[in-house]
Amino acid sequence: MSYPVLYSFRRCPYAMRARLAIAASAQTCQLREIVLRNKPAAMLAASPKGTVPVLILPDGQVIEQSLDIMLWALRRNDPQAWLAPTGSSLASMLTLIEACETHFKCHLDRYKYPQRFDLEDGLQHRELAAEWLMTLEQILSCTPYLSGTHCALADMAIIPFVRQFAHTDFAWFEMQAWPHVLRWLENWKQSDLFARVMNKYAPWEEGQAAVMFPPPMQVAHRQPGTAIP
Ligand SMILES: N[C@@H](CCC(=O)N[C@@H](CS)C(=O)NCC(=O)O)C(=O)O
Repeated sequence: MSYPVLYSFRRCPYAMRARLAIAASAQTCQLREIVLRNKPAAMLAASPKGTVPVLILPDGQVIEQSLDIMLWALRRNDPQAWLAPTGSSLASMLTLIEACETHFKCHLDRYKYPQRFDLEDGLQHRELAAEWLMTLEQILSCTPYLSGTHCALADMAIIPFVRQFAHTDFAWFEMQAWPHVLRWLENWKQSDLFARVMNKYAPWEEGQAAVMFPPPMQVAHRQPGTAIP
């Protein structure tokens, strides 16, 4: 039996959200961890644009956008109803995700890597990103998750980017007036699902034995309170 192949990079927020949906929907894949500066030829042959994640299905179809991988997985199996939120709709979730990918991500990149954009520092972009995070704070002050009473697509498509923003300067982040964002982020970081998608893998090499993903529960198990770097 052949399985889809997922090219992934552990710390990439796009790859992270693809792995979250694949794990939540219990779709078994062969995971190929990559190093961004040394992308495998097999990955580039399938997806010349050269970003991760990339999912290659057994029939040869290539899915090369993280959100499309999430939707592919959840449309096959959605046991936690990520596509059917209680307080919103799929269309509204996609609108919020779009704002994260364009507006928030733009400021996140300039805050985290100002030198890449010829900026002296990224503080102005931290402020602009923080304004958008305050809109999430308002939502999360009314409902436990971004789209209602249970965790859904919008939460899992957005939260890896918020984690990256938070960990750029966590001491600053946790001092800000967004207790609900903090609670939402911390709960996710303590979740079994997060632990399952953050296992470390050696970079894939042509010809090696397949590494199956998601890992069995006990492999990803960790002591409560243990931080995942
Ligand atoms: N729109 C793409 C963006 C993916 C993306 O930009 N991934 C980054 C890593 S976080 C990447 O692969 N960059 C290529 C590189 O740095 O060479 C998606 O949603 O999958």
